[in-house]
Parts: sequence; C-alpha cells; structure tokens
Amino acid sequence: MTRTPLDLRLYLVTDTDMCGDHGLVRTVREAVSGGVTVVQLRDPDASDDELVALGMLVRKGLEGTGIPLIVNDRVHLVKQIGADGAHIGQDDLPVPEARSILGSSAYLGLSVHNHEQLMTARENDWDLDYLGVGPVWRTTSKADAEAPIGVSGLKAVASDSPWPCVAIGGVNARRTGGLSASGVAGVAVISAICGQPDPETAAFALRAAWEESP
Ligand code: 3NM
Repeated sequence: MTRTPLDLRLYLVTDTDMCGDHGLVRTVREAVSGGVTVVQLRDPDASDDELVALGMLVRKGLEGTGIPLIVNDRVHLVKQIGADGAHIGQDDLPVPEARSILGSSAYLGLSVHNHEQLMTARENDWDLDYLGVGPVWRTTSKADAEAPIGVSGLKAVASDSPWPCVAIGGVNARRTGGLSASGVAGVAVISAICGQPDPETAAFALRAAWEESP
C-alpha cells in the first residue's frame, strides 16, 4: 500500500508540560491555524492510559483539519488513539517490529543523529516515511538529547537520505531561513511553539521563515 507523502514543512512535536495553562489541545489547534503541517504527540512521562486519553483529545482537536497525528514511541497505541502513524528513536522498538505492528498504511518516522545511523537505515532498506535529524543545535526540550550536529551534520545526512528529512533541535524562526538549503523537507519544533504565549503567531512566523528561505 502506498502512503500519501507527508507535508513535513512545519512539524510540531508536543510537550504537555510546556504547553502549561494554555493547554495542549488549544496549543495544537492554534499552531495548526498558524501553519503546522504535522503533529507528533510526545509525552515520555505519561502512562499508556494517560497518553491514550491525551491522544484522543488531540485527535479530536485535529478533526476536519486534515493534519496527520503521529505518536512518539508508543507504537502499540497508534490504533487505539486513531492516529496516523508513529515516530521512533534509536533506542525504541526496532524499525521492522514497529512496521509490523503498524501495518503498511500507517506512517513511520525514525530519529537519526548521525551519518552512521542513516547508513544503517539505508542498508536495511527500512520501510520509513521520513527521518527526524538532529539535534541541529543545543536543545533543552529533550532530557537525553545527543550532542548537536550543526547544519553541516544535518546536510551530510539529508544529502544521502532516500527519505525526506526534518531538522530538529533548537530550531526557531531566525534559524529556519537557512535550513531548506540543507536539503531538508521541513523543520520540527517543540519550544518554538509549545509554551509560547501565542502558538498561532509563533507557528505563522516559523512557517513564513520556512517558505521564504532560499
Ligand atoms: N528530538 P526544541 S531534539 C524531541 O535530536 C527531540 O532527535 C531531538 O525541541 C532529536 O525544538 C528534540 O525545543 C527536542 O529544541 C526539540
């Protein structure tokens, strides 16, 4: 089964705590109004039950928008949430196992932190839809983030990747301008949207910076 390619231009990864009083669902809805093209539900501290409850609310909030919902790590909850796919890291389930749980119609993304990990994915010809590549810059949004790979590291991965790549880690509107020249299909952010006083304006600024980038 062929999956419709994702529009990866502005990929929101959620952080429930960072959304604070603004609220997760409200943040997601406003961010989508501002131009977010994909939403990933990420909450490593939530139990499965909590994540399902949150996921259902977010999915409901996205109804009618056509924006896909991707679940971080918890591949086994994708169907229960009614999400469109999963995103896994290097230490999560092996890609073939994740793919066999998801079936062929759901999206699957993989985090890649260096060229060697890209080569492993390539050599295995994994059935993936995209790669998240980073952290490009230092980030405080992920407790166990790797060392930043910089724009040169991003370029090295993106230029050899058969899958579309999304830049992640320390991305903001000022830094987005140069990134399309690195060969990526879009940018992924947490803190540049979650916890911002006005998520819609924040998303709009990121999207505009992406569209205007050379
Ligand atoms: N994954 P912010 S960096 C969730 O390198 C995540 O794979 C990363 O948050 C990776 O936009 C990261 O606030 C955090 O820097 C991104």
